[in-house]
Amino acid sequence: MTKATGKDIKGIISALLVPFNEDGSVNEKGLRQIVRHNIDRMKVDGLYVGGSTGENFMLGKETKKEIFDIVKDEAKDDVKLIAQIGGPNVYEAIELGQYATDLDYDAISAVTPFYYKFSFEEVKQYYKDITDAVDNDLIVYSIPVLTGISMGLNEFKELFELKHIIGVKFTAADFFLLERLRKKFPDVKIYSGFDEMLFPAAIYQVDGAIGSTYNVNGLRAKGILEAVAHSDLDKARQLQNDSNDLIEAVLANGLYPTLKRILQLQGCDHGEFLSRKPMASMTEAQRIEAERIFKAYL
Ligand code: MN9
Repeated sequence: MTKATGKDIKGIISALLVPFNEDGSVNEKGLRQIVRHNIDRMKVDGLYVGGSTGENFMLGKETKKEIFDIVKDEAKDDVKLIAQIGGPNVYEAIELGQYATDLDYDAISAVTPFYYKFSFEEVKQYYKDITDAVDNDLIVYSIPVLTGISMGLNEFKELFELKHIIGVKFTAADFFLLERLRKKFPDVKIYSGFDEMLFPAAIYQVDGAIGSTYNVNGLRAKGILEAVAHSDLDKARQLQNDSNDLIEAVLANGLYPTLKRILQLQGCDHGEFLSRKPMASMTEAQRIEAERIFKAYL
């Protein structure tokens, strides 16, 4: 199966964090700073916009479009841009997919539909509806721990046969399945979704990785990919160990609020960096711990 695309999306791709104001609106200047920080200082290869990390599933359609607009306007063509447009509302997914494609996003991505326990036939029809309607490459976003939708080799194969589907963002700890996917679909793009497992995923020759912690730890992550490419496994393992000291502490303190506080400490300092309700923003104790984490692990 050949999945030729002129747009070779690879390397370290940040799942973009979005700062919100007290009233739930997007902090536009802060978001622009985060985009520049990722490109100029973390040296990432791409941005994944509208994912779990962007708190996307708590947002309305117009806010999702606004974020796609701001990010494209700020990033221009500096790095690859992927728009996550999926969710249980397939009509909205199609509209957002067309919107991001008109904005010249390099690819779209769609999470498996969630909440209702959809059958695989329903999941497949959802991808067919999107890829029939939107003329852009599509990356399947598989994250069973949050969606409850777990797919095996045969199911992935059926999805990869649909037009426009070029790959998968694989957010699972199943390295047997990852190895089988890589072996059986050498031309499909596989992006590792758990940052804490980047090193073993790189050993299995993923094309890249999409994750939240790259917003603050992108340089180390790039180092892991480079070291594996040069077969310097000791160095790659060491960089993963250092990254995981950071990730472990960040997860224990509250993932997105802690990453946003670290971004502020790294110089993205405009306005409020709150989470979108009903997700809680930080307590004072979490804020102090975030500052300790920044000093200790970055
Ligand atoms: O997109 C991210 N998943 C979620 C991937 O945030 C649910 C990951 O980057 C994780 O945040 C990260 C920490 O567990 O690996």
